[in-house]
Amino acid sequence: MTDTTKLYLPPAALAEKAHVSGMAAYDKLCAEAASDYEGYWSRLAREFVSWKKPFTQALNSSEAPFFKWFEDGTLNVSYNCLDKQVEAGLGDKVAIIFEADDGKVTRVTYRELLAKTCRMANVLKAEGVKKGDRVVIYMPMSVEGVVAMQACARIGATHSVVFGGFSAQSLRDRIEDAGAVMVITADEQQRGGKSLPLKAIVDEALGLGGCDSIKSVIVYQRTAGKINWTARDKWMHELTAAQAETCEPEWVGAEHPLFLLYTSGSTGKPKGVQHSTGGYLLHAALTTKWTFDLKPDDVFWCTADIGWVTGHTYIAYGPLALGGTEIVFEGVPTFPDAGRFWKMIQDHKVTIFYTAPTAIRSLIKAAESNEAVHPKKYNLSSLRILGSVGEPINPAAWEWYHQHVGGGRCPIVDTFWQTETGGHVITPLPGATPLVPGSCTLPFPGIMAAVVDETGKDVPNGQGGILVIKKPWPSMIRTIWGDAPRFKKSYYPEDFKGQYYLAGDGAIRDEKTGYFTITGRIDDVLNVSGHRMGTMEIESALVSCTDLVAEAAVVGRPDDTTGEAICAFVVLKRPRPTGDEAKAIAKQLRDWVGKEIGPIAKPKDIRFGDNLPKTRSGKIMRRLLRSVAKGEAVTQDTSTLENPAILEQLGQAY
Ligand code: 6R9
Repeated sequence: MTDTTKLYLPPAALAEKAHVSGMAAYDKLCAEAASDYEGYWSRLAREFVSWKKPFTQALNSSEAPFFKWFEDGTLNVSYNCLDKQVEAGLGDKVAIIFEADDGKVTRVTYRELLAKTCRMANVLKAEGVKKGDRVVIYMPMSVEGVVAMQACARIGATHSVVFGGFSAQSLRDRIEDAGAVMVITADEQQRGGKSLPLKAIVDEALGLGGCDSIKSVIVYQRTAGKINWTARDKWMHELTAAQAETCEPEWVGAEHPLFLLYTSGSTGKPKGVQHSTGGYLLHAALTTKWTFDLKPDDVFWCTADIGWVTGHTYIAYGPLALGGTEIVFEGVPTFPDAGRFWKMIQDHKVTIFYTAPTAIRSLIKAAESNEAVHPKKYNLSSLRILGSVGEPINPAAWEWYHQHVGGGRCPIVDTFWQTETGGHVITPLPGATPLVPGSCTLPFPGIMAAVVDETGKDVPNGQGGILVIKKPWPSMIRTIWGDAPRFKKSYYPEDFKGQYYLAGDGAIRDEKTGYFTITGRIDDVLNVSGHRMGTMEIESALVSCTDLVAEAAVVGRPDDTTGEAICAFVVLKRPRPTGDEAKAIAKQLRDWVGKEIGPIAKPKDIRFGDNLPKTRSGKIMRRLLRSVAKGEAVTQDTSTLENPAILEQLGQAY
């Protein structure tokens, strides 16, 4: 339960000038949405989005839960992010301040970003990419990565960005599922002073088979490191140089799929979350403006990667749709040292800083052991608003962030949302909401979030339950690519009579304030360093190592830095190893999972047993495994356990 006695009020000067100023303004917006839901969203959709053809109807629920918003309107996202700003006289304004891993800084104006996007859009067309085709983007953090996304949007191609840390196998699976016609990649990426392969992984992925839909691979030259070259590969700089820097946007319907983004669910196979054009853009722009209070002079920095949804909404689209200036950072928070973030805030006079609790926790550790990288050694006085995303932020980390990074004066917006929600759904507004460390506070105006029981009935405040959203909203997931039944089953299950969007998280509302605190996933999804991982996905990867592994079960356990850590229980096809042999096999299995999914999925703990604890009916006792993983005394009833002796074996982690 959150401690509501400790309220942090918005600083008066900030509140006074904020886009949403004071709780009365917040309440007024909520009341407007409550009394005329569609009217509220229509008003904002007209205000925040430039339409080629205006929509006449806000919401179409005739095929619920496949909701449609602003369906008969047409628009173009890239027009809204780029041309619109240039036409408004912001052509010379810096859109992106790019800082490379090695510290080199490049500034790109709106006019330049538009020209780059048009050139790239012309390249896509020249390569035969058509409206509705899927393009996989496997790129480092770069201006070119954002340009690739904007260029797809410009011609109506649907992008699917795959995080650069995913393995060849994961990349292959996504290419195949999306039926992509092109991959846009780079020769290598530069992180923490090291060059890491990208193109080589694309080659490997395409070599695994199932990717016959791919016609070309476009390669951005980042490091000029040595790579293999095949007939289907083309250099981005050669192709763009040959193209014009203007390109008429493709006006698409509001429901046209802007992008797919694969994310983990309860079952083994990642799902392609499909987003719309109109509703998504509206919420990207609206939340950037209200949650971050973005103003023309702000320097906004979201540290996420474009491979995750946060990098889509709050790097590639939201800030640009408002004509903001933003940082795009290639490197890692700990290179050349753990003061990198603070130095960049100081150098670029960042005013709004948005990062993940995992990063904060690891930088706290670093600052506590090395004064030189403590934020107090830097001038962070430009900051006015801080944000947190991806996982619950523990109150101690919140307090440190508030005091040492924000100098005690910057509100922290703890934004709860998901790949599926498209943008913030529960979050404080910095000039309005009194803050409570550890709570994401209240729904964004117009989002009908609630806490219910298993039957869909509201639970009273103070009692935990299941987080739902009672009404469809413009930026919600439209479907799972190629699997509409799975969409329905995952998000609109029959238990809730198909009425409410099921987030997959548990939540509790404070008795007095009604503030929400997220209590964590209620399905088999782990959150490791803010990255979503399905336990089943990791189990499948382990058991696919058929030479070694007979059986595996994966659970999460709390971790001070990464939030949750992955703990794998493994039964081998050979006698249970101990000592150095166990260590060596554990390393082999971690590398295997790294290859199957990506390094982020490597289990932290691996525990070997002669078998797994099962009930007599053969069910793996996951609750018990969670206790073992935590190092807790097992208090559960173990009488139904087939072989109680193995609990002792599993006590040892490698
Ligand atoms: C944006 C993003 C979504 C899951 C979500 C929840 C967790 C995200 C949170 C949070 C507590 C917050 N989550 N933000 N939990 N407080 N402020 O992270 O999307 O990668 O799809 O993850 O992350 O468990 O269900 P995604």
